[in-house]
Amino acid sequence: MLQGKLITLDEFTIQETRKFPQATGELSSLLRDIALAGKVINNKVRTAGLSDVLGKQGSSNIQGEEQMKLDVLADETLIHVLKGSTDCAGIASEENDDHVSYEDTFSANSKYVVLFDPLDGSSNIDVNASIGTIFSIYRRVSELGKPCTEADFLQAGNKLMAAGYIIYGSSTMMVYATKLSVNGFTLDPSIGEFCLSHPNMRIPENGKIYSLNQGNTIKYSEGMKAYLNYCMESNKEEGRPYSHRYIGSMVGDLHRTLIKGGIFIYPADKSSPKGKLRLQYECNPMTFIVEAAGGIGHCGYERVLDVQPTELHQRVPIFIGSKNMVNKALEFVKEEVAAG
Ligand code: P6P
Repeated sequence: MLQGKLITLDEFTIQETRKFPQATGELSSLLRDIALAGKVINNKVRTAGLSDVLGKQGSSNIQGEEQMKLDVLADETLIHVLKGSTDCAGIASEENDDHVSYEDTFSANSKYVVLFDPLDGSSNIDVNASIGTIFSIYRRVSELGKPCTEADFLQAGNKLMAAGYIIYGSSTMMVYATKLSVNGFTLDPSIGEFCLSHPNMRIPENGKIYSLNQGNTIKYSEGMKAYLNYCMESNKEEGRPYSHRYIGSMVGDLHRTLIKGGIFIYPADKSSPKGKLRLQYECNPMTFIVEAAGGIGHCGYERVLDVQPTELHQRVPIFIGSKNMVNKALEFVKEEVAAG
């Protein structure tokens, strides 16, 4: 509620389009389609305990991860809604081996493609912790009128047109970024609309929360272990000690980081030498959002958004969050990264 007036996502995206006379409104329309898919998934998540959608699907994805029933439902929902969109040429999903090119005329002439992690953090579904949908929107590089190609989905994050997430938490929110700003919308169930609740989101330059899976410490590099010790020391001079928070759902951990400040790390370690999180489905979109809000996303050896993808499901290490905290963490790992 801003100045007593509800601004829905539809109204907001239309207002944003009007700021650019040359804008066609296709990107705004695509964002509204994604929001629609989010509402459908939200409904399934919110009533999961009452219908037979909890638990495992009995299959694994290309990542070798056991799929939850809701993973598959969310994936199918997004594929179906975006196939019906007039502004999406095709999709790539963390849950699917290859990209999907929509063959109808409308889609083939659309200028955008969408990548998504349909339900990130799905291992938390059965314990009712926050989970989320993460999406990325790129302008296609392949020829309009023809099916989209893999090259459309292997673009670096610095080519993103927009990225966002829908978090199914204590409330359901959609947060998305364009190069200009980051805005958050809270779903009002009474009218079924996402309404502007967090305009022009900015991440604090500092924070007091570090977020990583401390159970992996034994597998960390010496630099990472040194940084973890730095976080755990009590040092009043620097306004510490830090607190440790870890949900095990990137959307939940990063939404908190965006709001409160802090740092989220999933580094390379002995069992995940390239990191665990997926560049195209998790790291690029979340970094695009955090950097649009004034933060940093880094792999330790390169800015996340500058990494040139070579395969759809590649993984990278990630240090992401408040600018000063990420830069401090990178000081501890840059020598070993330089050593390669
Ligand atoms: P771990 C969820 O499976 C996910 O992809 C991210 O959402 C989350 O941050 C991470 O993996 C959790 O991984 O190894 O700590 O369980």
